[in-house]
Amino acid sequence: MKVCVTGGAGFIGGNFVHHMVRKYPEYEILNLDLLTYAGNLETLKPVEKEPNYRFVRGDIADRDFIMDLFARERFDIVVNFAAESHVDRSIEDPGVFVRTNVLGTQVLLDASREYGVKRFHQVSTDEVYGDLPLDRPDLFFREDTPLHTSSPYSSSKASADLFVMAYHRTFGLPVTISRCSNNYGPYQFPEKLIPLILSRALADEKLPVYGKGENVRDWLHVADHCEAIDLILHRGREGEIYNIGGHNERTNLEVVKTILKVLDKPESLISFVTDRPGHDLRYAIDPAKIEGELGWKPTYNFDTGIRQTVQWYLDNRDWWENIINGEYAGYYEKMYGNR
Ligand code: NAD
Ligand code: TDX
Repeated sequence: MKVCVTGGAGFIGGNFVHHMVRKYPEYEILNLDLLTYAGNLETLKPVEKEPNYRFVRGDIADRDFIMDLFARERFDIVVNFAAESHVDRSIEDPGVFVRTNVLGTQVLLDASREYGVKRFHQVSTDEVYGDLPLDRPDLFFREDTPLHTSSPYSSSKASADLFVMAYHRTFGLPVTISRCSNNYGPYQFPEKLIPLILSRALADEKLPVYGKGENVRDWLHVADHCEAIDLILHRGREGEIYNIGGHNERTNLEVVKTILKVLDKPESLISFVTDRPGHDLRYAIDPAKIEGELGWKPTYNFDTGIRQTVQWYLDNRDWWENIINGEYAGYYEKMYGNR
């Protein structure tokens, strides 16, 4: 089995490459990544010498490059993680989100069609469903919840999903889509809430919480996400969408306070800042389909997962300090300076 993992130098794609390289020594895993600001080959160090792993640098939106690569490699499976993934950046500069997330996905779909890929899996997000009200804890996202996006990021991901389903219906391409809730765990880029709070709390810096911190996210450990995608690739039904989430809803303030408690840092570091425009109120996944059809169950709950994650960031300071001290250094001032 030859598997192309796009975006494998990012957070979730990197964890997925680790998972696949170790679990399936008989598969060939090719990691295709452009190495944008979010891509980091340090993440692949633990597997880079494995005989079933290769890295190729390239852009999923570069049609000529992708067609050449697919003609040469004849992949059986494509798993598309490559994306611009940060909502705040999509508010600053939506254009690149359309190029990578929509056009890039469509180029991969064309190449998959042309060169007989047996399964195209699109890694999507619960953000395509928009948000749920804070005062209706009985409501959850199901696979048939209408698409209702809020940000340029989620709009680009929803557009990509529509193209994936259109290629299935119109051309018979064997596709699956997964829509996962917020991930956390090792190797997450420090622009996202949990690693941002962790890295700043360790330096006794102010912790920016948007609005009142009452927005709710449904947190899933990245290892549980990777296992779910593995199951969908091997046992999921073509043309189907699977929601992935483990019922671990927390307000942002609860998340920040939990991290401070684990690190033994004071809550006085918390600083409430101007809210994100269009900020989604609550995400919550109903995972009944993947649990019932594929027997998936998460192995972490938030309390065990966050402790493991904090420990990972403490044990792997080089990984994130290199990022914070590098090109990323001006990002915080630019995004948070006037809030
Ligand atoms: P990330 O930003 O950490 O990584 C994205 C990777 O894609 C990087 O390695 C980057 O270099 C690469 N990339 C970007 N543009 C590219 C291009 N044009 N060609 C090739 N490679 C390119 O993202 P992540 O958090 O790991 O998210 C991975 C996927 O999972 C995304 O599709 C995202 O929408 C989805 N997702 C993320 C979450 C989450 O909580 N992080 C939740 C649900 C779904
Ligand atoms: O500094 C911050 N302060 C803050 O209060 C940051 C960066 C975030 N927040 C809030 C905004 C959100 O309510 O924390 C919550 C989580 O924010 P992010 O980490 O930016 O994630 P989110 O916007 O929820 O989107 C994430 O989950 C779905 C991923 O980034 C997406 O790629 C994924 O699709």
